[in-house]
Amino acid sequence: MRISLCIPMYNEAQIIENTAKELSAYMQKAFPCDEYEIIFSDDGSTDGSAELVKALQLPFVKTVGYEKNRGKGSAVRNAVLSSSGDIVMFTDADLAYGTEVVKKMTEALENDGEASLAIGSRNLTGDGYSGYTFMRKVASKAYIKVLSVVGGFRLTDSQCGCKAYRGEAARRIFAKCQVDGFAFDFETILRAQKEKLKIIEVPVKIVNHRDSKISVLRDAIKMLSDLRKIKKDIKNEDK
Ligand SMILES: Nc1nc2c(ncn2[C@@H]2O[C@H](COP(=O)(O)OP(=O)(O)OP(=O)(O)O)[C@@H](O)[C@H]2O)c(=O)[nH]1
Ligand SMILES: [Mg+2]
Repeated sequence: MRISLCIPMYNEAQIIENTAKELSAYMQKAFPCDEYEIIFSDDGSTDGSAELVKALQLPFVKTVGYEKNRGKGSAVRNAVLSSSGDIVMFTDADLAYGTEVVKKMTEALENDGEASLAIGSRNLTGDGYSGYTFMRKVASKAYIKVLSVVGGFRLTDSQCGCKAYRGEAARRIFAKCQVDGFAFDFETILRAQKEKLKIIEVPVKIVNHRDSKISVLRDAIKMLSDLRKIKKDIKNEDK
């Protein structure tokens, strides 16, 4: 079983060398060495993030990217489409959910023979959001509520930064995805549901906190307009 671990990054120069070293050490310990690849996906960083990763020359680590910033969805898609693993997982560059989550999520997927997608959820235990600022917690929960009312979302967390897919399903779904911004998670879930793939939820919690780069108002407006676009796109494809 080969794991492709995808890390989207946008201007993460301050932390990315530590992240790369920590992940590389963890993956070597957790999986046999020819059984994984780590793909750093540069989303048009202007602070040399990609060069920092490349300079480390870590084994089984590759970097993909492009010049201009497009958004997290685009960076994750670029990594997924260049992956070759039987299981493809992505998580955030700041390792917000820690490293153990890689084993936890990929094992959950492997152990459920029928599931194609395992999504992390911060809403399955009482402490998933511990350490969040009040506003970020409210914004996150409000967005999930909007998705359930407007988008028919029936799972407990759409925005969690870690998800693991069967490789084939990941590459098939992401090849169809259009959304470049943070709403891409919802698009992939809708497409998986349309294909009637089995989705399981895995409880996760934030273990590393840093100051948020999210602007609650700006990003919420963008995500709502993307939401309308996703629904329209998927509907039009049926015609
Ligand atoms: N903010 C931002 N992050 C990006 C972008 N492209 C890729 N990323 C990566 O996406 C991951 C999540 O970014 P964060 O800014 O932590 O966003 P978040 O985790 O949804 O929100 P927070 O709760 O504020 O941490 C990180 O690995 C970023 O480097 C982008 O255009 N903007
Ligand atoms: Mg974050």
